Amino acid sequence: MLIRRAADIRPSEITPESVFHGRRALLRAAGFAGAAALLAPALRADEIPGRYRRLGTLRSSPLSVRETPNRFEDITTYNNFYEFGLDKGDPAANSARFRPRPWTVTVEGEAEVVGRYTYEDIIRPHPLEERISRLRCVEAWSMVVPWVGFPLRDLLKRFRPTSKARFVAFETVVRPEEMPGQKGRTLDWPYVEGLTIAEAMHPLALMVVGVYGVELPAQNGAPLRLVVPWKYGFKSIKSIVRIRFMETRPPTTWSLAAPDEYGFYANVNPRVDHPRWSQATERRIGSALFSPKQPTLPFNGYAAQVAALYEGLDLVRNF
Ligand SMILES: Nc1nc2c(c(=O)[nH]1)N[C@H]1C(S)=C(S)[C@@H](COP(=O)(O)O)O[C@H]1N2
Ligand SMILES: [Mo]
Repeated sequence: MLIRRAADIRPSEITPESVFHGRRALLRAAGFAGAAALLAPALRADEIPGRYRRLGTLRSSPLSVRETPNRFEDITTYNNFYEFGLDKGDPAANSARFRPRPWTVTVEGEAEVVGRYTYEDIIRPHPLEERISRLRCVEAWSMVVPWVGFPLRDLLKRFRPTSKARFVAFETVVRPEEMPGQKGRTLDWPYVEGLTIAEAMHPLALMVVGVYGVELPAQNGAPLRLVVPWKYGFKSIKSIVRIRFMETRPPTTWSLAAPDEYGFYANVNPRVDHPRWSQATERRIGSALFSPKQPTLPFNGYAAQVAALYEGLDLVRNF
């Protein structure tokens, strides 16, 4: 890992003063309890290379967790994005050819308003918020990420889903010329995911366009990805080009690839082990080499907010 001294950091890489003062005001408003979590990204903003475009003023989300976010470097170099390769470093290393603009999203299915929208059409009406969430991969590692986005429900409501819309399906772009992993058959492309309509309308489900106050790097799912923080990371589908409202449960990539290992719900659950490893604990990326694993929490720590979605559902069978 490359650690640079202060003298090596170019002025363009340092947080503009206005952003810093904006945060100070937010901190005063939030009170002392939230201060550590809110302050952390600003303190680390000097790590963000100047080539990433800043997303302007952001609201601070009341749904943020009070944990110290991982470093920008961890979040952007330790990735799962099989369209760019299988190793954690592949998405950062192999995505230089990927072009997130122009970008269109097709909205279809059980909704009154359907059509093809540009990225700008999709995000224009939505105020952006910074929301610090836990991310728990099914592989038993985790991070804390300061995402930038807006509630998925606010986007979906614009299309006025009909009463037949019981599920929402999402699809990732297919561009083998820009995504070298798609030249192989590691997974069936496009990568597809889905949620029940109640899950999709939950305020914790976030449409994400940035991280650490800048536009999403390719490796994190530029220009538009989902974040569903109470579920294993594979539900948080990247680089979305299609949204479909459906009456029936949509197929999902990992449950198609290995139905005994990955279910449709994929709620984080320390009591249901993966057939090949325990889900009781997790390794926090960036923690000291020999630090103990930490316990995994039901619904990744979001049980108070989301457990009601699953009342009466057997979470062992519906894993
Ligand atoms: N299209 C697509 N989306 C994807 C994946 C993928 O391989 N392809 N990997 C998933 C997995 S397993 C995880 S853990 C998260 C990782 O997100 P991050 O790299 O931004 O941390 O993205 C998810 N979304
Ligand atoms: Mo994952």
